[in-house]
Amino acid sequence: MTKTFSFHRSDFPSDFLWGTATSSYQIEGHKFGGAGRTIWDDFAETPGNVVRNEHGQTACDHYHRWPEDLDLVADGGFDTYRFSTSWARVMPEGRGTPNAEGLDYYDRLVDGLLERGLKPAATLYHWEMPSALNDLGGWRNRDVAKWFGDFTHTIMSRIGDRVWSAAPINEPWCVGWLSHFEGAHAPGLRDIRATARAMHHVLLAHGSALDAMRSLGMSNLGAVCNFEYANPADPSEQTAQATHTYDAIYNRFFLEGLIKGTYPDAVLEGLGPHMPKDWQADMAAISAPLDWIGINYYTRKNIAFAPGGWPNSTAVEGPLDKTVMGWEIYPDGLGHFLQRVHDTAPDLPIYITENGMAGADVLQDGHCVDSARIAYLEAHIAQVRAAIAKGVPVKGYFVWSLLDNYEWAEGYKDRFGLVHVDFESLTRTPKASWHAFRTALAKD
Ligand code: IFM
Repeated sequence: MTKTFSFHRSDFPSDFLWGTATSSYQIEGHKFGGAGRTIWDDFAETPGNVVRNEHGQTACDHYHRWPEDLDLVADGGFDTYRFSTSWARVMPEGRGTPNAEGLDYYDRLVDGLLERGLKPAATLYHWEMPSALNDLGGWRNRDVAKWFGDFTHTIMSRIGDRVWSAAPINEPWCVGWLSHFEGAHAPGLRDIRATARAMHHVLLAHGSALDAMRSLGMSNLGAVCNFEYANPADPSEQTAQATHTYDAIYNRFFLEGLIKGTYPDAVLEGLGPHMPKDWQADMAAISAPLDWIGINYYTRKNIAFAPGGWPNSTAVEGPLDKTVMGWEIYPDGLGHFLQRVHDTAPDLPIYITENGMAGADVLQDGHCVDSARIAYLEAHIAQVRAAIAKGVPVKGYFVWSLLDNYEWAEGYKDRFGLVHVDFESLTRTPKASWHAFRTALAKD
């Protein structure tokens, strides 16, 4: 099995950026530094939501070990590092007095990146809504757009002068649909009215954060959406319709809202009656100009018709090789979305802001040979190269993730890192995939 990549940095345009990505709650250790309680603390403490009831209280203790972790990014040959800021670390109650320790922490992190020659790529929200705001309705409450704008202003007043890029929300589909319709992520609701409101308000919050950052004079601002290729599981007309609806909810609602200022009819068919009053008046703020768009891509879903209510779709098992999470490996899907996003937003540079796979990676004699990850990344990076050759303006690629970390409802069992983390000793050990990047990205 291969232990190296067949590509080299020199096969890509000279300004193409290579990065790794992480998020605050998944690595920092939420109990440190005076952070407030979040919906993920609540969700994890509720039995049945998370494998082994695991939570992010210690996680990778990146809060204290960030210098070692940033060394790993720099020594791996990467150019940039995508991190997120925890709202409740900066503002424990979500509003009001900021937590000085939290602001100081992100200040140190950004300086630490710059000292190592790494470009800081910030995401403002990666899922840990302060519990105090969730008590007020969280993403269901229209005021969330203002609260989020204020948080944005507070944190970016501190670090916005030094970050290289910023995006307000990571994966609005997860914030809206997965967390309010499927109940699989915090706050764990299964409620169509809550879903309609959360899906719209998360985009409105994106708009107010963008506005706050522009008012601070910041540039290089984007949006990060996740996409999943929707494949019909059988040739029936009903399944074709179910696949169309699934695709509209997952892949079109947020992208078209952000770029065109419209929502697809196939989504409004179900969510229309539950949307907040006069939502159409918000579409101009939601579709304010962006500087780039980020694609997070992992897998495809095989969709079949499901009887019962809208959206009448369900995911069924497909035939392709799978990761340990049961996610089918389908690199062509990345090529598909690179072209689709380019067709939707022809003027915007594109970054792959997340791509990677989970393995049950084990350390043996101090080594972790994650050949399956190297093969997965190689196949997806080949799609990026092919898209660039076709004229799609892809400007960078971030691997998910730097470290093994808290994989939300799956706890710590599924490992996405280029670097192995022993969750007892917190020792970091670079895997074969990290070494493969180090070789491929070497500047000679
Ligand atoms: O770990 C997550 C991350 O938080 C968001 N994107 C997908 C990753 C893998 O599931």
